[in-house]
Formats: sequence, structure tokens, C-alpha cells
Amino acid sequence: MKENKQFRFETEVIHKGYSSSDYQGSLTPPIFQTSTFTFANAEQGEKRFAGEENGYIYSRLGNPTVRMLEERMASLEKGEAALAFGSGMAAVSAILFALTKTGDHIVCSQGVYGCTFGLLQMMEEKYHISHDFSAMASKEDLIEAIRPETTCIYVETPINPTMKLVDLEMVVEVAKEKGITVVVDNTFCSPYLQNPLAIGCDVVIHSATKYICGHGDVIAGMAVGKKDFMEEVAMTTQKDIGGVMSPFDAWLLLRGLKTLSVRMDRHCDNAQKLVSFLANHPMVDEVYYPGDEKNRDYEICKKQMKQPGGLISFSIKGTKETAQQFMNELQLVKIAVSLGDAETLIQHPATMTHAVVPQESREKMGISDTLLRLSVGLEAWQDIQDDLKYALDKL
Ligand code: LCS
Repeated sequence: MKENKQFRFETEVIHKGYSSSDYQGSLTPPIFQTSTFTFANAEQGEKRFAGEENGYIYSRLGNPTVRMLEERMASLEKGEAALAFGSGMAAVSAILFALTKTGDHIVCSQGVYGCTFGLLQMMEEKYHISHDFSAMASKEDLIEAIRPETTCIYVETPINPTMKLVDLEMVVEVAKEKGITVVVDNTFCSPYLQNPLAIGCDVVIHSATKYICGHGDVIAGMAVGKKDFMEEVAMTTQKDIGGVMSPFDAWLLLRGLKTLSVRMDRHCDNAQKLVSFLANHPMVDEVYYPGDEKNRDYEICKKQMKQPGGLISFSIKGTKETAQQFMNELQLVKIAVSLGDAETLIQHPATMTHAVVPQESREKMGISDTLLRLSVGLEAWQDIQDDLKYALDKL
């Protein structure tokens, strides 16, 4: 493939970062399952460590299979450079620790994944890096949360699990005025549905465990951003904390990525078909899906997302026990955390992904005891609907 030719997303997701002619014609990339790399002589080792000669040293500092994935992801997210991590949380923590020091302040969207919430708390308690949550509902609303010591605005959009959106264009406008770095967790969209860097955000994070993998068999994370910043992360919070990705996991992700656009289209189609069914069922209280014309964030969705995604949250009429009873009646839909897999998964955020978030904070985020999150899979939508109907009708 000609190195500089720009292909469309659906082509790059299959080809970018790999050239079979460099690897004896092997159609699929080789797995460099090695911890270390030999040097021709001691001087070469010295030069590589000094950064005077390019080449691999040790797989925590870089690995060819992992590098292929990083190149592909950088291109898909329209960034200069990417880094692969051993989990989404390894990516989140490496980026947040790289951007802050004791005394700094983070403004975070009003709602984030439970472990990100836990990390922010830990950073505050142990390292005095404080944070405030903001609904980021308008420029003024966001500006109110910013302090002189704010170095980072951290955004999930859609927010896990409430599916609320944050207007990234507005966030970038405010951040640019104030010289603050914007980090976006793009896990719920994948690079196929949303590209925050193209809007002007500085860093994108993924739990690659989800749509990027797509098959529920890897825990992984990615971060994409400017070359200089990613190099700084590579040499500090990635190298020295050490949450790197294994070559085999990188290979599985390169494999999973090939079908990303096809899978995402199907996830989104299926989800859109199920939304109206759920909204009309008498046991469903409210449905949260940004592609729904009645949704408060519909206009933001149209502006910054290619499609509204494969996740639907909804609340059940009744109590926590009613929600749990509904889950227990499901036959096809599996009860599990995680998302973005071929299988449709359902989870109860208040007792599962966001159980670590104190109830008062959960309420502020909009996570009630009757809220459920459905990760719509790739099955026939009629079968998913039949299963949801069966379980709802039993209540
Ligand atoms: N960011 C978001 C938005 C997530 O949803 C998750 C995991 C992470 C980061 C962390 O990624 P990990 O380390 O697990 O690869 N979210 C999960 C969820 O909603 N259910 O199970 C895990």
C-alpha cells in the first residue's frame, strides 16, 4: 500500500499500519511475542538507550505488533500518535497523571465510568489533585467549574451509563480560551462514530476492551493525541508505571478492528429499532438514547456523532428489585458488565459498574436504582426484542 495515500475509514481500519510485503507476504500481521530485542553489539544498545538510533529495546518500551495497532488507531482517530495500554484504566490513569501534579485541578463531566470516578477520588485523597464535576450544559456552566489551577477537562460523551452527551465544540472553545487540555473518553463511540481530535480536543482515550476489540476476549486501552505529548507519556507514566499491552492482545485488536465499521453499523441499527419498542412498553419508565428525537441531547448527537451508538439506557417502573427481576427473566440477553460485544449484555449500574460511586453522587449523575444499561449486540434485533418483551411482560 502506498504509504501516504489517505483511504476512507472503512479501508484504513483494515490496512493502516501494516504492509504484508514487509513480512514475507503474510496477509495477517505477525505476533512479535517477545519480551526483549537483541542488539548487534554493546554500542548499538547504548545508542538505542540514548535515543540516537531507532529500533526496539524491550517490549514495555515498544513492540512491533503493538506499534502496528498504535499506527492504525492514530489514523482512525485523526491524531498524530497513539499508545496502547493493558486496560482502559491504564490509559486513563497514564494520561491523567501525565497531565497533573499535586495542587492541580480537573474538571470532569457529570458522570464517568465507576473506576474513573474511583481514580479521581484516589488522586484527590493521596496526591491532592482535586476535581469537580460539571454538567457542562453551557459555556457559562463549564467556566464556573474552572479554577486557575485547572489543567485538564475530562469528558465522557456519551456518559457511562446515563447516555447524556457533552457538546465537544463548546468544551474546546472554553478550553482554548483558558489554555486547558481536553481529554475525551471515546469508548462508547469508537473512532467510527466520533472523532474528538478533529473537533479540537487534545487527547482521546478508549477502553479498547469494548467496540475496538468487539469480541469480549481482551482487556485493553488506547490513547491518541499529539506526537510530543504521547512521547512524553510513553517515557513517563506508561514506561514507569508500566501498564502496557501484550503483543497477542494487540494482534487480537488488529483482528477485531477489521470489522469495526460493519459491526458498528449493525449495533446502531439494532439499537435504533429497539428504542421505540422500549419507549412504548408500559413497564418502561424512561429511555435514554441520544438518537431519539425526544432526547435532550439529540441536536448535539446530530452535530458530533455519525450515528447514535449501540447502547441504550432505560429505567423500569418499580424498584431495584423489579429491575433485577426483569434481568433474571431474560433468556438471550446476558447479564454482564462490559459492552460492545457481539452478544447483547445488560447490567444494573447502581449495583455493578457504578457501585463504587456513593449514592448521593450517583443521584447527581442520574443513576437511579431502576436504571439499566443495554449493550445491544449483533443478533437479529427481533430476537433481542422478543427477549426484552418476554421479560418485561412477566413483571
Ligand atoms: N472508560 C469507559 C467509558 C469505560 O466504560 C470503561 C470500562 C473504562 C474506561 C475502563 O476500561 P477497562 O479498563 O475496563 O478496559 N467500562 C466498563 C463497563 O461499563 N462495564 O464493564 C467495564
